[in-house]
Amino acid sequence: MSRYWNERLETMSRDELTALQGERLQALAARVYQRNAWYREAFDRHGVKPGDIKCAADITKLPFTNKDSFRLTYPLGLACVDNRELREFHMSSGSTGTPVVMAYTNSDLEQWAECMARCYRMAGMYPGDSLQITPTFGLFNGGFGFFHGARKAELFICPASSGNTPRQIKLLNDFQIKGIGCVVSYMLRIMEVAEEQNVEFPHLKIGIFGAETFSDKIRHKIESTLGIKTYDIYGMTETGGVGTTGMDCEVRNGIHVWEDHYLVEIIDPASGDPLPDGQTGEVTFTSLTREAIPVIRFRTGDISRIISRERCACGRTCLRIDRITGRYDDMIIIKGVNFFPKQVEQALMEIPGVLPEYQIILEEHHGIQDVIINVEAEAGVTGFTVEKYLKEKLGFSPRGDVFKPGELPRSEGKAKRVVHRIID
Ligand code: DLL
Repeated sequence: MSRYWNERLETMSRDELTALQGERLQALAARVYQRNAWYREAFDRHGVKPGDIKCAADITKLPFTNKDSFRLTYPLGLACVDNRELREFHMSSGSTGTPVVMAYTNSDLEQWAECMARCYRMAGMYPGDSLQITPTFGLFNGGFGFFHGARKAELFICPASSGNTPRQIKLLNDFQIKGIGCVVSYMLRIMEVAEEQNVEFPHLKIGIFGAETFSDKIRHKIESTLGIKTYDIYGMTETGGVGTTGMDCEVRNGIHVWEDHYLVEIIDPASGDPLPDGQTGEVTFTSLTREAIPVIRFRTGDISRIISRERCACGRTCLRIDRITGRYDDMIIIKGVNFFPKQVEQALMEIPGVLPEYQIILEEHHGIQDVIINVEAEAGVTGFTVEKYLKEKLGFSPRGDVFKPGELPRSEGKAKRVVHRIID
């Protein structure tokens, strides 16, 4: 059976792809302008008319959207269809107040399933293969996204949802599950409980992980411990959920973005100017085919770069972006040094005996900021070792507090790696 889900669209030439994006962008600009007052006003303020958009490169003429565009129009103010055409919605709460809502028409659910089905096939999941879905089924897009795609890909679905880790472990073995979809931190939790129970997963071959950044070291640890191959799946509420914006293939040279559905730009986060391929900046998506709530130049806050627009060794032609290194709003600046949680993770995992659970505590005491790294480690690793290593690697001196395995809080969804604490 083919290793592509949709060979024609996954392998079309760059010229064809660009032409298709141009047509779709033109139609999209006309549609949002005609059907949505918020978009119309945004276009007018920006001095652009749908007729100005003639090809894919004209994307830069359009205004940006961001999380605030969703929040200001909560709940359905960005919708471009009649509410009676809506069939489902998902929502992410984020850290600040009003949630972001993404609603779907039948055609949007179909589009989501198509993107996810491509990801499954790219990971080596074929009809009849069993899949355990561990992200929550609910407002979070994770559970249902894995589900809709798995239905289309004709997988045998175990809709476990999150939590009840001992049961997850039992299901994995009772049903001889081949693939698992997971928020990365929760996979670590499952592995930990399995180790306590002395259980292995002889049937598991494929892990599809995402929703948060994970370092190569953690990836390697999961793969070598379980003897599986992992895939980094990317997506977000605003683009339509997990898998819509792509996944990495077995070649591991970046995330393939489904470019027939999404036009990706990397921009300078300060000026908003598009950056040349190869340069790191903010990932921005335009959803070309979504009906209910399409996004135009949505500023994700995620950090990456375009690796290549050439055909990949896997045969796919859609461009590749680097795995996400962090979010601009996660950047920590302490005493003039900038760093991201993923860099801390990468450094910690290089210290022998250090385990994957950690937290970065940002403590403020009378206006003075301190960083404390809480990390679990095997006996013998001291706070001093952690401090010394992080100083060498990251150029600042956090306090290192070492905990015994199991002492730090665990998560069944996205892990809270950074904690802010104010001490009077
Ligand atoms: O996290 C969708 C998802 C669910 C992806 C399950 C993969 C697996 P949101 O809750 O809206 O949606 O959060 C989206 O999470 O902007 C990134 O900052 C981060 N994120 C998602 N996937 C990855 C990834 C889901 N593979 C936000 N690597 C995004 C790094 C990721 N960060």
